[in-house]
Amino acid sequence: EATVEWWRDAAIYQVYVRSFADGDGDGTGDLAGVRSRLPYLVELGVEALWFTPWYLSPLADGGYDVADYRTIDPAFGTLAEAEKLIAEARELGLRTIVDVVPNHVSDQHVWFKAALAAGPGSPERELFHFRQGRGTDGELPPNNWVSEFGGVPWTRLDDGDWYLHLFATEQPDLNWAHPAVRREHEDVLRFWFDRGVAGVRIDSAVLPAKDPALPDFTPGTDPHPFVDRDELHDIYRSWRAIADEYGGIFVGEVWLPDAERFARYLRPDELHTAFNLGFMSCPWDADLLRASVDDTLAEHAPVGAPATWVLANHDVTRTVTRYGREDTGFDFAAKAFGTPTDLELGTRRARAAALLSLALPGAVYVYQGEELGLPEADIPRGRIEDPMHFRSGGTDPGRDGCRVPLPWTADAPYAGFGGDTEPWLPQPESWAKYAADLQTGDPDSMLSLYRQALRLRRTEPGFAEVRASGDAAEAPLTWLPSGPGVLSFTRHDGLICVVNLAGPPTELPGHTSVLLTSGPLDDEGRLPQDTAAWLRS
Ligand code: TEU
Repeated sequence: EATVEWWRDAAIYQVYVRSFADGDGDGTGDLAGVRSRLPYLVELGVEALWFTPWYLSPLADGGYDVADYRTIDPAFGTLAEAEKLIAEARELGLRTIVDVVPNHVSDQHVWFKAALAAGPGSPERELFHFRQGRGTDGELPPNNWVSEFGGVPWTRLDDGDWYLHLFATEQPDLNWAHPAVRREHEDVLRFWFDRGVAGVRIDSAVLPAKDPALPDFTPGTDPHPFVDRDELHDIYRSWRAIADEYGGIFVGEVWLPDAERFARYLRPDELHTAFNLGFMSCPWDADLLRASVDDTLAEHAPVGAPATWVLANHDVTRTVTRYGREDTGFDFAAKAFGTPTDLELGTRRARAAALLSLALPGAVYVYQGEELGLPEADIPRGRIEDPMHFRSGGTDPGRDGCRVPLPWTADAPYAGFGGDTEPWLPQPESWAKYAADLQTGDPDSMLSLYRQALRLRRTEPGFAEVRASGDAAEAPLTWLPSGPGVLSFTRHDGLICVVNLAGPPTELPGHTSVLLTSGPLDDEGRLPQDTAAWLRS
């Protein structure tokens, strides 16, 4: 097992710690909660866990505002507990991936506090991007950039200096031209690799480097003043050298529409993998999904990196809600309050999409709660915590609707999230019916579907062949002829996946046995619309 490059085809489960399971009953998920649910994750059949940031943080952006990388937030536990969790998980066959956020730190990070105290022109401020404003009194922001969360990405201090934050005010951007910034992050990587983690997710991986002049952005200019700059590749090469010492891997959050620029991050001496976020904005349409698969495989092939498949994460609308909307998912980021959705339809499609994503060659990510078929929750305005909501002037509900604490036990307070304290985000009334304990006993539940699919992924020869060879040069998938609105492909002749997105009930290929379907076949054994099947040939 040790020689297999596990990350090339792993199923990786994303744990949003704050909302996964509450071990101490205070309404916030924690490491004790995760440890108590490791058997569930083993039973689910995933091979690795990616933990969203669990470090000391004021949680102004759900932990993506890190105050100290070497301390676990006390709301979640202790460093000793994290070490125990990493070791216990590994014993059970689950590797750990931690999240690092190079673009920015929390405004409560010791570096930023020192920079504030030291004042304008100080060396402490050189670790960040402090500038004078424009206008007669410096009352205008230093440039015309726009925050990733909307609005002006600059905040002015009482001493007159402005500081740059591409995200929330509480997330000052680091100056990656400064050697201390590079050194510190390399130390942080070692710190976590030394604690036995198998991989690192890199947050906002295309943003950390900036044009030192911080010029105005003019659309169409290349290089862009803060996206996808060449300096990044040098940084990630040095990170790769560190990871290689440990046999660790990276998965980059590389948000880039251009396939060629995307693939540059996956060169053999850079990141092992990057999130392919294409499915999250792809409508439920056979031609578009097929094009998305083909484009993804084509952009990965030349660099020999495995593709990744992601239906959902902590930043986008839940799959069953997205697929139940008229626009079937185009607008995953621009959310609106009360967008109508047909959950029954969305659930059928999400089940089929799960089989599709789990059948494709490469690594696959499952965001917590997707395996329960959770819908996006409507969070009452007064309870929303996501800074995106506030920065939109309250028009955008933000991302909390996909971050609601999980239901574990139908017949327990707060659907068994952990204790008698109300969870940090309110759970919808419907939550208990999605509880893991109910779904465990129901062979037709979403959870049962995921468990079966993940088991087959590990045991079926159609998948196993790839696991053994790990050969990137071999044709990863072959499309089979199919009617309009239907996708059909085979991998290594062993496994066939058919997805009927929009066609009439379709005959399954002959001389095959059905391994798993996402929903019932019709009376004539045909695959109905919004249904997928796995077959062995
Ligand atoms: O997200 C990066 C990012 O580009 C976001 O702006 C994303 O486009 C948006 O959330 C889509 O709705 C990462 C993390 O995944 C996110 O949770 C953090 O808020 C962000 O970085 C800042 O660290």
